[in-house]
This record gives sequence, structure tokens and C-alpha cells, in this order.
Amino acid sequence: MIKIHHLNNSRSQRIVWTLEEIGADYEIVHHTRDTETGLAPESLLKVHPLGKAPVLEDNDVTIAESAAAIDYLVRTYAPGKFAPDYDSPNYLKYNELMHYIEGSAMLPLILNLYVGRLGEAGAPLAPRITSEIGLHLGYLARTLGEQEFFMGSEISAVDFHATFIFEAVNAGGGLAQIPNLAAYLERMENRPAYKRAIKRGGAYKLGG
Ligand SMILES: N[C@@H](CCC(=O)N[C@@H](CS)C(=O)NCC(=O)O)C(=O)O
Repeated sequence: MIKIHHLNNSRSQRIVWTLEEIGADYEIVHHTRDTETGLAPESLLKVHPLGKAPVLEDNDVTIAESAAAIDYLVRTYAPGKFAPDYDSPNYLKYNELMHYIEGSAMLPLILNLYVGRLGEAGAPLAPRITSEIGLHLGYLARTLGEQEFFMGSEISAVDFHATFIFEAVNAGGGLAQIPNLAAYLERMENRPAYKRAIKRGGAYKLGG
């Protein structure tokens, strides 16, 4: 059976949601962050050398990167849905967004988290980090535009992957000035599969 190693308040919620959308049978192995440091526990290191979540296991397949795990799940368990075929004209946009979300858009959010812990010492970096977050949110807002989902009128793996960004930003009130992203997040959070995933995934609170 598919096994998802899930860390509370983390990106692995994306995978639980994906599993609920595709309707697969799966088992969750829960790992709990250290309450002092917020870091993953040693139990995740026993599953993968990076010691981070998500880690997806499916028979002899182990994947420790969320975009790859989501893409694997939709292509394996929901063929023809949630991801364009490799030779479809939409594939390049899909692939670009799947990489962009973790490779570029997440970076200033993570920097913000780490530099925020420096207090006053981190202040010189704050304007640059803030402008980078604004750059990426602006790009994402324009990419979504008035569409219902990132790839158009049908939900796709891009949505399962991207929503975490908006949850993280929204936790600090950062979507208040971006109505299409705020409405998008609400749409995603209202999906029955999303709600089931929150129920099964357990406590989920971003932003401290
Ligand atoms: N790019 C990776 C990031 C994985 C990652 O950093 N996961 C975080 C959870 S949001 C984690 O495990 N943090 C705990 C730690 O670093 O100890 C992905 O998308 O899967």
C-alpha cells in the first residue's frame, strides 16, 4: 500500500490532499516536529537521508520531493487526469510551474522564516526578501488570472502543489491585497478532498 510519511504543519499535507483527490488507498505515518526547534524528528532520517517530509513510499518506489511525488501519484493512479500528457501542448507550462513552485517561489518564504529568527540582526535583508515575495506572488496572481485553476478550467497537480504557498502567505495575512489568490485559496480549501485530507493529516497550522 502507498505510505506517506507526514510531518505536522508541513508540505506533506500536499501529498495527503493529492491522495484524497485521486481516491487511492494509503497509510499515513505521522512524524511530529520538535516543539522547540520546529525541525523534523529523527524518525524521518530513518526513512530518507534528508530527514524531511514528504517521503512517499510505494512498493519499491521512494520519493522525497513533493512535486515529484504528486506527479508520480497522479500519473500512476489517475492516468489521464490532473497532469497533461508529455506530448500535450500544456505539458511545458505544467512542468515549468511544478518546478517553479519549489525551485523559485518558495525560496523567499523560507528565507523570511529563517531571517525572521534573527530579529533585528536580519533587518537589512528584510526589504529584499519582501520584494522577492511580492515578485513571486504577483507572478502567480497574473498566471492564475481569472482562471479557476492554474492550468485552466480543470484542477491539476499544479494546484495540489501550489496551494501550500498561499496557505503559508495567508497565515501572515499576506493575501489580503491579492483577491484572486485569496479566492483561489478559499476554493481549494473548500474542496471535499482537501477537507478529508486535513482530517486525516491531523493538526495543520502554518505560520507559528
Ligand atoms: N523541496 C522539498 C522541501 C522539503 C522540506 O523542506 N520539508 C520540510 C517540511 S515543510 C521539512 O521537512 N522540515 C523539517 C526540517 O527541516 O527538519 C519538497 O517540496 O518536498
